Amino acid sequence: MTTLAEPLVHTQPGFLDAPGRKGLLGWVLSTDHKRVGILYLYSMVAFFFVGVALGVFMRLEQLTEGRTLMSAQTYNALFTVHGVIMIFMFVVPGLSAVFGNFFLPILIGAKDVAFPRLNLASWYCLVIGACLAVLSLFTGPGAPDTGWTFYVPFSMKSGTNVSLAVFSAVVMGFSSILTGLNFITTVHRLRAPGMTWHRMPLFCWSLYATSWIQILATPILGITFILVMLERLFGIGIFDPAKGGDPILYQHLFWIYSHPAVYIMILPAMGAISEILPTFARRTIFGYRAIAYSSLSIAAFGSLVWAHHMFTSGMSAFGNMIFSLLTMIVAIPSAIKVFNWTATLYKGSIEMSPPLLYALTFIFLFCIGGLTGVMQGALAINQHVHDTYFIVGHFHYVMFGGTGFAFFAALLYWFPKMFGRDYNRKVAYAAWIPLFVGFNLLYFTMLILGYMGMPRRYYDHLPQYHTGHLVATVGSWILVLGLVVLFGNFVAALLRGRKAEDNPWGGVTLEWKIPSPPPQENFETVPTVTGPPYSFGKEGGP
Ligand code: HEM
Ligand SMILES: [Cu+2]
Repeated sequence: MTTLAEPLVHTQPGFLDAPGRKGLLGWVLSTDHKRVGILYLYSMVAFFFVGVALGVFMRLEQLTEGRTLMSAQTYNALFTVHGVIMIFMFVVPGLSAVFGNFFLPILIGAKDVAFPRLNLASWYCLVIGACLAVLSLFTGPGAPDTGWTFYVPFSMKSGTNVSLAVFSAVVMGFSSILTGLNFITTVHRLRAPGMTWHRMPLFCWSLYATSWIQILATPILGITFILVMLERLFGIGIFDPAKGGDPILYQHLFWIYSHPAVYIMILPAMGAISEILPTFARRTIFGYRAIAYSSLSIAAFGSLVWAHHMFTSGMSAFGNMIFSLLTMIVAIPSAIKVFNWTATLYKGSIEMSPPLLYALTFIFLFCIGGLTGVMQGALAINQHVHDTYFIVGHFHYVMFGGTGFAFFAALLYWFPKMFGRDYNRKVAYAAWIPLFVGFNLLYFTMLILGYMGMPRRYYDHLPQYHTGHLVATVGSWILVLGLVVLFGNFVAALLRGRKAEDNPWGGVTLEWKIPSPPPQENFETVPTVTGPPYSFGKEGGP
């Protein structure tokens, strides 16, 4: 366990009752990392539910053949906005913005992040960017219809409000860059005495690896989107073959960010899972260093595989082969994590709890996502499934089944600590059933539909796909039911939940040694760390 030289003293009230500005201003002007984390939580959950609603509307359109509710153009706008919201406003900030902000300083024994004001500024970037994205729907020539990938040449020619939409993504990108900068400095400079690199909880390692991708890759996307704007406004010609430009260049620039971005989404999720499993298996994590370094190697090798999104774009056969090989290689560090998690559970004394159930579900769904990804890495299969519902199924397994479920697991794990309130555990179990059933009905069916040839981003379907679409749409209703129960439970807990204990799960890392909710500055005395993070009882630890 994170052992300390001296026990901690607590006299101060929790940060929610700390003196200072009250009311809304006490939140939107606060530089306390915990409040910033909660600001992110509220805004991202709100965006998430808007995105879910758009997803459900798309599924309704596919309920019958031909036009059901909307025109093809409206459908195009829906999948574009759904994608933009879910990617840039939910999974990219993801666990890092919410739980990273709240827990990174606590886990390493610090009072706050290195640059608290910059931290608040990051939240403003996200929210201002989100407002611009919303504005792009109702102003100018109409809602953008290019898909969240904004591929040229269509995004150059589309008569819709593409310029404002890409600009909104640039603004949100700053949120990501500033958070990354802050976390890297925090990990380097603010670790408590005795908190060596190899005593850091694995969540911190994953945030550290993620931060490097955030600061190195995000500017590329920003520049690419600005080029699209310049192309639309001034016709500079960089992507336009008529002027000597190259549309394929856009795809390279886009995926040089957007493939590493999938690791921005998934690494903190994997980090949270690595916190949850030892707590409920009551034993140290298996392969601490392997998990820590696999995060770094995912960040490094993940930057070399971007063109696996472009196998059908006319690259040379040799180029295709290299990117296919690299893609297979980058699956290895992810597999290392999954094997280590399984080995952690093996011979553990497992205590079932809502966070563990959702964490195990993460592993299961993420494996389906990851393995369908390896399938697509194989050149022959890729030709067949490119731009079909197979892709849509695959990335929902990774982003929703992976990051989304890890987000739920992390919220179930840390909620009592963050708010000092308990949610109803039975309801959390009950919500899992519709979530799991609905999720697989919706997205596994998409995998099958895609394999049968159903193309993505179509508002209509041929008769042979009808049964599949029907099943998927019904699945989306069951899934939403689960989401409503899950989050309704949290809302009920906030309003009238019982007071939570300081350490409801018997966790051993630093956040469980301070009160729930934590006091304003986390630690009244500076903790001095003397041991590794996860040793339970007599075990040696990493
Ligand atoms: C109840 C929840 C959800 C439903 C019903 C849903 C449904 C859909 C549907 C029907 C499509 C479009 C398929 C097509 O015509 O090509 C889609 C696309 C997409 N979804 Fe979801 N989805 C949900 C949640 C999520 C989540 C949680 C994420 C990410 C974390 C996500 C990310 C995306 C992305 C990135 C696209 C691609 C948009 C594009 O093609 O530009 N979705 N979703
Ligand atoms: Cu990729």
